Amino acid sequence: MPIPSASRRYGAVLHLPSSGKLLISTDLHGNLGDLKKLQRRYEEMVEQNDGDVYMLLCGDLIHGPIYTRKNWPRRLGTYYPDQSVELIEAFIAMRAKYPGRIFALLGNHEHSHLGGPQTRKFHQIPSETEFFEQTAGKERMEVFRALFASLPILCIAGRGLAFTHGAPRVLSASIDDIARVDYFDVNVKKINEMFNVPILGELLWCRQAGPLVIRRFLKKIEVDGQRNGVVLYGHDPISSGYVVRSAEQICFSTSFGLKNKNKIFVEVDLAREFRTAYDLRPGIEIHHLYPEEADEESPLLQAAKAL
Ligand SMILES: [Mn+2]
Repeated sequence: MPIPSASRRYGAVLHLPSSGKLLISTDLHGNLGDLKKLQRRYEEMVEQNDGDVYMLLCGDLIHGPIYTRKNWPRRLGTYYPDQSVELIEAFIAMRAKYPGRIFALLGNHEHSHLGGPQTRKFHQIPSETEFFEQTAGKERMEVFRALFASLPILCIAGRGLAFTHGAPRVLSASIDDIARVDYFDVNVKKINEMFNVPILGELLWCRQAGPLVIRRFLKKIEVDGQRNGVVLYGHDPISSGYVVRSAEQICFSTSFGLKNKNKIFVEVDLAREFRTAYDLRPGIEIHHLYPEEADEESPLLQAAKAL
């Protein structure tokens, strides 16, 4: 008998238990090859842990660059073709295969399909949002929009971990406010006005948050008296893979904007306690997505070797 999922939902908040394993990634932006790499790791973990494994993508699954291999700008890291539509279909198939185990947070790019501001990073006219909707077509878009609207915006997991898409610069919202947030209730269309929108702007768009703001946020989102030690988030590409910005926050990048050799994912034992960002250890919790392409002196490889 497979071990049943012990995940719970409180509105827009996802809660994962203090048992089992969790594989975390972020910002795939239509990179289907990177999702497949994560899927293979997930399946290995399922084999090793009697199926008691969860997967969390921290938002921005969709919207990739449209450059050809020839015109690909170096700043975008390793070339890949945008396969956003195929990636969402692969995500839906994976959820069907592993019920109650596969999750994604809402990112600002998914939110653009629910009325949030649209980005024009790679497509001037139309926007990435319009381009994706044209590619998906009307019928598929109905399914995708319902999926995006169902995604949580915050995940609290195990003993001390929280996950968001952007840096959680949450100034006054409580966990109940976050649980009840209405994704469609956004009248702001300009990105620079979004930063001051409570919850949606704070969790989907912010790139920076001070230690005191994050500490207060972690305190407010405690569930069942479990202390939260560290929040992990993406949104802002970190070319080296990840950065510990302060004792309570890690910004990391699995895919978008990086060279393969710098891409990272995180894998945790949900029964283990995480009191600070430094409890996430290079080579044990923090891993290369492409270890075969990583520099030999990489601290992640060195640490894994020293075990
Ligand atoms: Mn983002």
